[in-house]
Amino acid sequence: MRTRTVAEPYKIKMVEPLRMTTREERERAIREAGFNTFLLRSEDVYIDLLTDSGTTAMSDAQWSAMMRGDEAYAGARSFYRLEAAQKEIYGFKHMIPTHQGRAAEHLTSQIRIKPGQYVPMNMYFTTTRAHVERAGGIFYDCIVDEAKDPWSDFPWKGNVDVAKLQKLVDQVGPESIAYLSISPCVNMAGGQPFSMANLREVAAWADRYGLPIIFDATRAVENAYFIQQREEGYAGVPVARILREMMRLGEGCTVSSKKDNLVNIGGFLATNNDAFALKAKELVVVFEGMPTYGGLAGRDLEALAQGMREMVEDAYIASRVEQVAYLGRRLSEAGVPMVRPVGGHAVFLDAKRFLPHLAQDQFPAQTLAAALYLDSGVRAMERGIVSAGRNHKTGDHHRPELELVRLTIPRRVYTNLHMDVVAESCIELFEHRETIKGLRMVYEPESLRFFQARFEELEAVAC
Ligand code: PLI
Repeated sequence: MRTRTVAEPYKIKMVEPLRMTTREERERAIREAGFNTFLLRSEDVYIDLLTDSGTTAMSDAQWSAMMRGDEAYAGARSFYRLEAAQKEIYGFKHMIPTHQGRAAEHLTSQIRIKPGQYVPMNMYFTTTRAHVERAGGIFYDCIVDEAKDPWSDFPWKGNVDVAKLQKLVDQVGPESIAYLSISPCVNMAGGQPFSMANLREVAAWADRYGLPIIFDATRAVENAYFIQQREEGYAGVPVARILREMMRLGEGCTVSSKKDNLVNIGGFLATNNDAFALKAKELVVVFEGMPTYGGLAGRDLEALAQGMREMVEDAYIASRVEQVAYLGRRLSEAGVPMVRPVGGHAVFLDAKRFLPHLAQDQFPAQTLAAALYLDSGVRAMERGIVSAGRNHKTGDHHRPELELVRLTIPRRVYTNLHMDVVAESCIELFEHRETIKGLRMVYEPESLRFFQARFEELEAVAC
């Protein structure tokens, strides 16, 4: 039987015009931005693939739910509706909203880490690691080795390597570990999922040592979709059920609601641990606001509750992940080097192989992101040596194995014709790759430097 096209399970009700720019305009813009795509003005961007964070198109149901927002300072009806949605969808006993994900990470790190304790993670994420380190914790990488090899087709590159966990426990003892921070669809590995089998194995191992799992469940639904598609025994199982099964294996989670949850702002901390929830409610008041709004307006809580329900609709999540796969197929058919298999939220170009003539200290991924913008007005993001930051002790760069450019697809925003424009630009750049020159960093903030660092062209420096 012929396969039939499956279109997006929604139609477009409102549009936002895009501005196309000339090459001269883009040259001026990227220079002014210090060759950092984070510093571009969005009006100078044609197709914005900087991030899938907070860039979602909300549904008519979400917009109308916002009208019901209860803006009471305390005990708002909107909070209780959101709490009910969280319990139904993620299944945790307590929920504390925050203004975005990193605020939930802040609370978790401050409460759960004693200085000098380790926090194993299946690869670091920038804000998560920053909060762990600010609390005196030590990040420990326990992702499988396949995750560091862009060419490996291993379908579960987000898996935890239990042998690495065991090695840490053997060396430092379980009391030196605060908790396991496990991330579905690992962002820095290319949006790569873990399998349910691996998660069960990790949970059983953690149980033996009394170590809790606190998920960074930011992209858990995308991971659940991969489990449905790839893992034996899950074909046809609704993603909503798979998500609940995953979450049952943890003690709690932090979430940036700006991704899976289909809203433009928000986050939360959820847990079954009464003492942790109590402490988090004490601390959230200091940093975010009352525990029933956590830095959000009542209308934001309403949009989030509705977004949570929409994110687990099977037709939606299939269309979302398959659009990312479509862009990946177009690039891979043209031989453009990228992380394989394609992840859940983005296609990651392999800048080391795209620009093999540049050393890592010449910032190949930063260079490629700037070149892509110059070519077509497409904005992408560096995920390599700049994002990895510096070792606080030695002052040297962390040098991650992966030097990537992330083409991140916002949810329900662009069509596949936009994906074609992106693919054509990447393919053309690849054909002329040897003409692309490296960069040198001329300004660097102390933490999370990738957001605001500035660069100059190497050639411009030489002359
Ligand atoms: O941007 P926040 O503070 O809502 O969330 C921080 C955050 C936590 N975990 C993970 C896995 C993330 O991807 C994340 C934020 N990611 C951004 C902004 C991104 O562009 O990927």
